[in-house]
Amino acid sequence: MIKKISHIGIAVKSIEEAAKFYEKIGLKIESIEEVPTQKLRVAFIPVGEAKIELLEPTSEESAVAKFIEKKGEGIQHIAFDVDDLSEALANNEKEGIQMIDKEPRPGAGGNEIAFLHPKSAFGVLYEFCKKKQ
Ligand code: CMX
Repeated sequence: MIKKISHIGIAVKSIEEAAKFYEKIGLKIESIEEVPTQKLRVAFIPVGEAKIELLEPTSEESAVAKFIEKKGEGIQHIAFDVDDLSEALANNEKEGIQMIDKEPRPGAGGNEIAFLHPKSAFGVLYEFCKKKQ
């Protein structure tokens, strides 16, 4: 059901500041977009089949702003690509996993996303992601 790691979300205070580091190690941003539903600016950096997703909060109420305040910049989530998001979520619920989203919600790139609670996943915030067709 899970196809591969889609991306790794990295919380940063500034995409432009973080981009300088990624350029030094030979990686380049391919796109930047606003995701108002998540109160974020997001930059994607391709790395082979997967991507690094830089997450810059645009509001203090953003989940990423709270993360940076508590833990500092760093890995905020890991995302899996799935073919059928509704089926994956139904399976997770059946397995008794604590879910932040029981229904898909819109994410960056027009994708549909849903999160599991880190308390239920050994301290990791996992995102399930269905790529836009
Ligand atoms: N990874 C691992 N653990 C995390 C975490 C993260 N990203 N964020 C919070 N936690 C832990 C906290 O450390 C805390 O643990 P303790 O109780 O042991 O201290 C626990 O989870 C609860 O944290 P909290 O601070 O009380 O709760 P928050 O209000 O910060 O909410 C979470 C945490 C995960 C529910 C919230 O961030 C959320 O709903 N996230 C989903 C949305 C999101 O992250 N969007 C950004 C990416 C969007 C995109 O990719 O498009």
